[in-house]
Amino acid sequence: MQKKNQLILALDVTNKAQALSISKEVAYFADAIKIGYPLVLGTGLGIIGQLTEFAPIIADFKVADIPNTDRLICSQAFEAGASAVIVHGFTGRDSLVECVRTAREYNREIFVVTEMSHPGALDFMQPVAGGLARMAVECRASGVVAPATRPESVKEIRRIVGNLTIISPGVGAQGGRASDAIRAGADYVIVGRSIYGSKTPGKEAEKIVNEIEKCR
Ligand code: 3DU
Repeated sequence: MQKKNQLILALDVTNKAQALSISKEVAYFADAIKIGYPLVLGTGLGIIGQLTEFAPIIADFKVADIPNTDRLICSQAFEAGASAVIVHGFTGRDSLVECVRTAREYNREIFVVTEMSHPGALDFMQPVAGGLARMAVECRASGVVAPATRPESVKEIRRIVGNLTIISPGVGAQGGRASDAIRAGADYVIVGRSIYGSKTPGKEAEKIVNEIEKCR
């Protein structure tokens, strides 16, 4: 993934034709497209290969299992063409090590979830986010996922992860602002509904890119 516009499109639609047309419209503005269960369960894993025509694909499978199962899941995503896989860290070091090892085999990347962006993240995740971020560094993940809804948390996670990549969801529909997340230290913001739910997804993406440009 090449850092250009610092925008990642979260493509949580479930229909193939819609996924392709939105990708075509937004590709110029997005450095990557993040897909997850909604799109893959709706259309099949082959959608990853089809979308690589537009941008590098991040598979947000929030992998959270024993090391062997994690390895099988990550391999499937990489075989399908994903450039990166998002995994959970709370399952522990051995699971994360196996994900990173698998990514290395394919010369691809792993991003580790730290604190999530929704209100429920305060119940369990926020207190352990620092530990998850430290483990991501120690296990040599490529980067972490940190909440645009809480720029102060992004700042703290940046302090812990040094020069690892931070990708940050929660902009728009969840209330966060792209400029706040970038100023707090995020490398990329992840935006879903405010782009794919718009009648003019390309224009929405352009607006966010312009906002980010202003705070560089
Ligand atoms: O709220 P949006 O529609 O902009 O989508 C955000 C995307 O990022 C969506 O795919 C969601 O599953 C993902 N995500 C979070 O929202 C929060 C996290 O902590 C991690 C991933």
